[in-house]
Amino acid sequence: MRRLLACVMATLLLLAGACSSTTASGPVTINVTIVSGKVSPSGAKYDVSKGSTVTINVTSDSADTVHVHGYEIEKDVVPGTPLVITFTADQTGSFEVETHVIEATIATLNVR
Ligand SMILES: [Cu+2]
Repeated sequence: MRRLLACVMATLLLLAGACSSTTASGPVTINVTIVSGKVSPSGAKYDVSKGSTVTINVTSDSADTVHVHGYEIEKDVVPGTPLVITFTADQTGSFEVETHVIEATIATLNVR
């Protein structure tokens, strides 16, 4: 019985791990940090269901600009002040989220 439980737990953990970078449906939250010129995540891919709410939380130690391509959302990041960008993914396609000062691609949103 204990072994079965351990096996089920391991399977659940595996599934959670496999799904951590993409979301099949529902809201998507991306937590972004910019520290010493390094952006995290970097080049992450997210599957987003059309109509879902996307929230991008950004904290940075330097001034920057975050740009969501396609949706044409561009916001200034003030060092030490968390920035929250929220929008509804109502257009399908592939959209990059970038920082413009460091010029890094944070993530690509695949909306379908
Ligand atoms: Cu851009």
